[in-house]
Amino acid sequence: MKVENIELIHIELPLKAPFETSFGTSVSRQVILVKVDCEGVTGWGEVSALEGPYYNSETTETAWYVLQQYAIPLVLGRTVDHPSELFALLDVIKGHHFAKAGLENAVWDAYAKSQGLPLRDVLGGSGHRIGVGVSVGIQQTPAHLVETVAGFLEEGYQRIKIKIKPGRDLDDLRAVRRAYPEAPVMADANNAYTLDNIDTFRALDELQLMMYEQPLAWNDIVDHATLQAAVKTPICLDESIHTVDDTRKALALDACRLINIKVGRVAGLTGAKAIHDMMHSRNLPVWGGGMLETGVGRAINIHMATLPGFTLPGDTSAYDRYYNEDIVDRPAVLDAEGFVAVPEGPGIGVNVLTERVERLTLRRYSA
Ligand code: OSB
Ligand code: MG
Repeated sequence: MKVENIELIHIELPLKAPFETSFGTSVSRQVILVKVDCEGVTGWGEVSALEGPYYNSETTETAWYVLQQYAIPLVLGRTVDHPSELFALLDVIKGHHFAKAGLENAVWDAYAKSQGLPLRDVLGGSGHRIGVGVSVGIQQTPAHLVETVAGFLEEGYQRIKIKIKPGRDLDDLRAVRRAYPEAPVMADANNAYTLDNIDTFRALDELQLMMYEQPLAWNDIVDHATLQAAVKTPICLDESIHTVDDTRKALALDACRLINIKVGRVAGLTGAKAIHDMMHSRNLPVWGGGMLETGVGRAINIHMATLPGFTLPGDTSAYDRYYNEDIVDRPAVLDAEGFVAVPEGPGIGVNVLTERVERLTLRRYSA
């Protein structure tokens, strides 16, 4: 399969409501759509780096630059037998995983379409729907939080993830536990704490949360092992797992018992699958994270979550949790039992609404 044309489309969509984490608040979402043409089939990917370098070091702008200057020239005009070859081709570029993922995943979509198969099938997944939870940003007060959680539970979400930061942790989570003693609830700190805060996590242990996501530094594995040894609740790593090798090291140190897999953070579906395979071979669960993706990235996340090790509900919520209107024809919706359907049909299974994308476009690049 020859990669004949590559197009980048930088778009911006308003979020329905501001999304606050320990590192800041988003009011709209900018992503780069990557469109590849390969011998008569078109594949789509999405670069889901945040606008600013606050989740990790990448931004929309760094991804645009690295794709244009370095990644696209390595891939354009190449013939590949399988999309996983892009992982090796792009490996000479250090880091910039979100940028690479947009390009690699577009080729995965094109490849699946060339085979006439859903992306799920070429990845090795199965099933027609995936269980989903929701990630709830920091709210004005614990009372507002309980109200927000109530709404999502009512809608049917299978698991509630609550963003925390120092000063907005125990009271918030205690309020949720008081209202919902049995609900599947977890906390995501987005690296806002240090080992000086071990007592906070010991106190949180009493609330029987499913897991603590990335409590400590974005680039740490060692301190997480110290924290894991000091608390009962399992630790789930997000920010600090970039590769299968990071996974091996984290497991060797017992720094985590679960991993939130985000295709962007791990450079694309090849990296995601490798991390999944390692965790699954050790009977450790993974689940599908998100970066507030639009319908393209969301569809990719949904197909990935059909792999057998994705045993817990992920953050791949329905589109209407984020946006008033999505950019694809069959956006993800929540069914009555808290599942989202895997879009059937070749590739990612959704079609990009080009007129809508046009309206949201900030800039384009073609190579
Ligand atoms: O830490 O998982 C995170 C959103 C942006 C950046 C980081 C994170 C998140 C989320 C939301 O938690 C996930 C989603 O609903 O897409
Ligand atoms: Mg997280």
